[in-house]
Amino acid sequence: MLDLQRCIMQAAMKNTLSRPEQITRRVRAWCRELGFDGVGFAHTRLEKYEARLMEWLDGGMHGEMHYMAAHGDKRSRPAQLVEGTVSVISVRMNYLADAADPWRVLEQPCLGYVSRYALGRDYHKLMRKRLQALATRMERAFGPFGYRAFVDSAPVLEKPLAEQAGLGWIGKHTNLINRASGSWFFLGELYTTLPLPPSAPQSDHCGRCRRCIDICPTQAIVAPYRLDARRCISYLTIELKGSIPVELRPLMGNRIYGCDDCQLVCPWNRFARLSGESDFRPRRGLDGAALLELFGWDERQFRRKLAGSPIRRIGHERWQRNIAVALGNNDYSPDIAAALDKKRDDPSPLVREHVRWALQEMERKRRAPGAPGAKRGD
Ligand code: B12
Ligand code: SF4
Repeated sequence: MLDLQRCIMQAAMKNTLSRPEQITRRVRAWCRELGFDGVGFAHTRLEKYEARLMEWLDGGMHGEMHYMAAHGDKRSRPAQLVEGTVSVISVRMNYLADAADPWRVLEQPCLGYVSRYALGRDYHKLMRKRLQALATRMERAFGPFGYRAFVDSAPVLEKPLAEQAGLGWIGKHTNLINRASGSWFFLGELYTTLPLPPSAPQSDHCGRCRRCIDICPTQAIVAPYRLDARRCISYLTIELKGSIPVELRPLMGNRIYGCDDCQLVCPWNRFARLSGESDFRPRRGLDGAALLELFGWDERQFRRKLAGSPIRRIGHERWQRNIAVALGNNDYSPDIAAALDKKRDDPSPLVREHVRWALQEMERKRRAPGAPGAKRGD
């Protein structure tokens, strides 16, 4: 009898607790406990963004990122990626860490600039594990439901979903900005079969500002809200597998992995908060390491020193390609010329070609130290 009563009580509790507003309230509390800095709820209608995605792809702006054009409509139609999805729980996590001043690193051509998001441990696994922990808590409290967790790992339109979920607005530089925290954060999602009430989206607060468009070293933001990835230094140093277009190399300065200029100038990042995650703290002095030291790492050292870092993904060959370009953007220096010369006959054609370009740059600047371009090219 007692058991029956308890059963009835539990069922009644589950019923009340499972009301959508109550689910969202508890999910918010769990997300805070799990270390997310924001959470919101989105429906899955992304028609407006789908049309823009298609325009971007038709313009070839994704370059060699063929995965952006694959998967049919799955990227813009969540239910086609995971059957039965009706709501998306969108989360964000700050990654800005206490690190060397980025402008000072950018001003010193002999140092390598690594984008803020890649200074510490890779975020993918960390965030996915926490999304899984959230789903487990939800299942325990509300009973079984369908879900899948994503962090930059599948055909998902993360920024549009986060925008719909009220986590911020997509700025003219195309990153998501939150009014209270700026844009230095990662995004992740839980696709769910639970019908949850959508959050209210934030409005656009870029106004007449265009600082990101003007500062971009390669002029990759070809119009407000439109980024031509083929020109973006993030694409050139991380995604592009082959040769970096020669005309863009001098514009890259000392940026060897990703680029942050559009976020560094954004006034909303005055409100950015430091991440509470110790995993995102800079490792191996990557927030201001000397190019020559990084160039000296052989493949084993590269793999060992960058274990757990997102940088490892590009491999030693592209790492050297990027550093060679940055070295070539320095004023003439016998030390740099000597380090490059050692790799003039590198077995990798990709590295060889970029090293030879950098050596030519050194030679040009040695002969005419006062000539245009003899100073740093950024
Ligand atoms: C492909 C990709 C890239 C490419 C292309 C970037 C891009 N803008 O698309 C490259 C390699 C260049 C890149 C660079 C970076 N990336 Co990236 N990238 C992605 C990825 C995998 C897909 C993005 C995408 O869907 N692009 C498609 C195009 C069409 O989207 P879009 O340019 O944003 O255009 C949309 C809007 O701008 C809008 N729109 C378009 N036109 C117009 C016109 C008007 C008038 C309006 C109002 C709107 C509008 O609709 C479009 C369709 O949704 C996502 C992860 C994911 N799965 O979503 C991460 C992601 C966007 N990247 C991220 C990061 C951190 C970066 C870098 C900061 C890394 C770095 N420091 O180097 C840079 C930022 C460069 C920049 N200014 O965008 C984060 C962004 C977090 C945030 N706060 O927004 C994401 C979400 C990864 C994550 N899980 O955290 N990235
Ligand atoms: S720099 Fe200005 S225009 Fe660019 S995203 Fe920030 S507020 Fe918007």
